[in-house]
Amino acid sequence: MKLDWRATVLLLGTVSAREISELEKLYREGTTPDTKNIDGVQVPTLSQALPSGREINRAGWTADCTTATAGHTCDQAFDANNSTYWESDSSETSQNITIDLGTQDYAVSGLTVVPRQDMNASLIEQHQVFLSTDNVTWNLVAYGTWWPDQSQKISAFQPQKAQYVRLSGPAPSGIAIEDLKIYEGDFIPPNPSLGAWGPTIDFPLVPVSGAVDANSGEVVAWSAWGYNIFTGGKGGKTQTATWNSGAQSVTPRTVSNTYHDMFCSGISMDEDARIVVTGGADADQTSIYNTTVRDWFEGGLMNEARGYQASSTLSDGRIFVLGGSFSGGVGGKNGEVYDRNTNDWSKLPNAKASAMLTQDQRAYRQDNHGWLFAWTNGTVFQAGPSKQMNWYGTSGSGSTTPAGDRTGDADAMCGNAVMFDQGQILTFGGSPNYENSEATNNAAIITLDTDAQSAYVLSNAGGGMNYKRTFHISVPLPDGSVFVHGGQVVGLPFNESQPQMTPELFIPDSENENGGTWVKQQRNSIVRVYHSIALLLQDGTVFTGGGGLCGNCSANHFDGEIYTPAYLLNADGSLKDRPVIQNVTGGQTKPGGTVEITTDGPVDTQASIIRYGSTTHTVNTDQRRIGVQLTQTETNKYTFSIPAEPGIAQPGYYMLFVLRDGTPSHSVNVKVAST
Ligand SMILES: *[C@@H]1O[C@H](CO)[C@@H](O)[C@H](O)[C@H]1NC(C)=O
Ligand SMILES: *[C@@H]1O[C@H](CO)[C@@H](O)[C@H](O)[C@H]1NC(C)=O
Ligand SMILES: *[C@@H]1O[C@H](CO)[C@@H](O)[C@H](O)[C@H]1NC(C)=O
Ligand SMILES: *[C@@H]1O[C@H](CO)[C@@H](O)[C@H](O)[C@H]1NC(C)=O
Ligand SMILES: *[C@@H]1O[C@H](CO)[C@@H](O)[C@H](O)[C@H]1NC(C)=O
Ligand SMILES: *[C@@H]1O[C@H](CO)[C@@H](O)[C@H](O)[C@H]1NC(C)=O
Ligand SMILES: *[C@@H]1O[C@H](CO)[C@@H](O)[C@H](O)[C@H]1NC(C)=O
Ligand SMILES: *[C@@H]1O[C@H](CO)[C@@H](O)[C@H](O)[C@H]1NC(C)=O
Ligand SMILES: *[C@@H]1O[C@H](CO)[C@@H](O)[C@H](O)[C@H]1NC(C)=O
Ligand SMILES: *[C@@H]1O[C@H](CO)[C@@H](O)[C@H](O)[C@H]1NC(C)=O
Ligand SMILES: [Cu+2]
Repeated sequence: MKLDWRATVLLLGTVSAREISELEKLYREGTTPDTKNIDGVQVPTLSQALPSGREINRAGWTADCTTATAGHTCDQAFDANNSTYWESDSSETSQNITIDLGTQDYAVSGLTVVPRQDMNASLIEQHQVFLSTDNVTWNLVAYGTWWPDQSQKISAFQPQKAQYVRLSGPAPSGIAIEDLKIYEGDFIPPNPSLGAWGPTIDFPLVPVSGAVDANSGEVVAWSAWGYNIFTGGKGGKTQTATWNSGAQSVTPRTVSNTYHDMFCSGISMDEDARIVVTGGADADQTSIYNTTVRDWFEGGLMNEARGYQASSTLSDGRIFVLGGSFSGGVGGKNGEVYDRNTNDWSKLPNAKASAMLTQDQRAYRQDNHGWLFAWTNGTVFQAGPSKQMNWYGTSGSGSTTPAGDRTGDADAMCGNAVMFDQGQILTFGGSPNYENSEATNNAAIITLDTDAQSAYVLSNAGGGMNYKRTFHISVPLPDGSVFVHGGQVVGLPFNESQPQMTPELFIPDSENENGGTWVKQQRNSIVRVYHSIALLLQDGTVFTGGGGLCGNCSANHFDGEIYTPAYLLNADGSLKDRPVIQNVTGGQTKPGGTVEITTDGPVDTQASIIRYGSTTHTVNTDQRRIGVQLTQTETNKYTFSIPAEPGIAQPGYYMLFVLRDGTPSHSVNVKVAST
């Protein structure tokens, strides 16, 4: 069944009670002070999130532009007169406007641009933003692609001292800017020992969901049927965009050939690096992104309609899905599995969703965003968000076995769980209810047994996070630590009050009675709360992005930002020399396989394979780090073994990182096939 929200509105007289509550919950989810009727649906109207800080007074600015047409001079872009604008001619393939703020006293945090409003041309889509203190050396702080309409565009970034601000973009038919503002934020002194933020990557949509393409390293991100909104859609399509870091490009694409609005879907990557996206707004649909040909294909329909379910790729290559009452009716969302060989789904009626319910005040939330980890003997361990944990069996008609409580914690809706080493799951944050509920700083380490269905919980891991967080984001890093960012103190979808701006690292330490420590990292200036995402990238940096998707509202973030962990930075902020993996043999293997590598010099004996991530709504069941021990065979040659148990070496693509004195290499791919 395809849910058609607009039809639901028009047919109010005849819809069932369940459908009315579906619609109601869409609006309850947002804080929508103002709404507007669009195509028969009320959607929020506000504005998007502005750069941090304050608008800089424009008096005294001067500017240079590459070209200007008669009567439309450069300074008309910021003359505070909406009937004038700067317009370039079309003589150059790219056009620049460079603004001299008059002094270096500003920590510039972003800019806004209003395109010319009286004609539908000369829009800026692809763009770059540079800052300079001396008009000679230019530092790229943001780039990407804006949605091609006449609404105000924003680039926000970590505040940096600058006197000159340059906006640059390809302009085959010219550029026209009616209004340009620049913002000044609170200066955050660089401190490379805590990592560094930037650049920003601007997207033509709110990246609410995303995955790293293991073949190209690109980030494939998507929002919903709309680039800034999920309500009011008729389904059947999704706005996507692909970021390529090498080409510094963001390429939009509307995907409609799979008839699938992929908002609030479940995501799992299979062993061929295909990104399998299930349910959501079109609640029984499956879409598959084939990373070899970089195209989307339609998968089989699920038996149950689902939204906000979680899924996990199993040791045998199938994909297990559980929960998801946000779409398609409440309750009974028992397990089912996708078989890639037949492109079909089959039910596991004894993998019971009723076992994993939280006590959320809203029934349709109770089975949302499960923390699923494929494990040994074909099982899936469900670590949360319910306090009660479970083992799910996936053979035959499935099975459900209680795994005890996550002691020291309560239900932790929208908390995070990361497997940071073999069978070691760190859980942290979340709140008893999905919304309007205070988060905790609780953390636990759950250790899974490799040859029995048992799980041991160490509560109060690291003494708890430094901050209370819900709607936060996280990735495992090559050195075994876990990077955590964003979230807020009270979970309020689309309301950015009390955001956490300082990330932290969990640094595991088996000698420590709390299993490790939490260490604050460099503060950020872009809010990442509800609907934000994080992904570990092939170069050991972290993509953080998104937040919002609430229409014309103040919580929309059409961007991502790169965080460079301290392990890549010298004391002066420059990039460290990193070890290089020159060659890999046996990089396509099965559990138990041996991989041989050649490096450019000696490396640490502890290395990591980290499974590629896919994420939405605080869930990333694909990423897992497995620490591996290198054995040196000759100078600069090492071997290591992939764990023999296919539930540990979950099939799929992994990034192999070696480290030298804790500094990771760029990764190379290791593919583990199911047996
Ligand atoms: C969004 O906000 C802008 C400025 O506040 C307004 O001009 C525009 O009409 C709004 N768009 C929608 C779809 O509400
Ligand atoms: C805005 O620009 C128009 C066109 O140049 C001009 O007629 C008008 O006086 C300006 N308004 C202000 C307030 O300067
Ligand atoms: C010009 O338009 C911008 C963006 O829509 C708005 O913020 C500003 O108030 C307008 N200025 C005037 C003088 O109307
Ligand atoms: C525009 O700015 C970019 C980046 O600073 C520079 O490389 C390019 O040469 C400039 N283009 C023109 C036409 O000045
Ligand atoms: C503006 O151009 C876009 C892209 O060509 C088109 O989709 C849209 O309908 C146009 N809008 C108006 C108001 O002409
Ligand atoms: C900045 O440099 C450009 C040449 O690259 C020059 O044309 C311009 O006048 C300089 N601006 C200032 C304020 O020095
Ligand atoms: C990707 O698509 C191509 C072309 O349809 C096909 O040959 C290939 O088998 C697909 N790969 C996977 C892993 O499905
Ligand atoms: C493995 O799973 C099967 C059924 O799925 C079960 O019969 C068997 O006891 C399990 N083995 C272990 C060691 O748990
Ligand atoms: C956000 O939540 C806070 C705390 O509940 C409230 O005071 C504020 O009015 C909310 N903001 C909006 C825009 O709803
Ligand atoms: C990498 O390993 C392959 C297979 O052993 C070998 O053929 C190739 O020469 C090696 N390349 C380098 C650069 O060492
Ligand atoms: Cu959502």
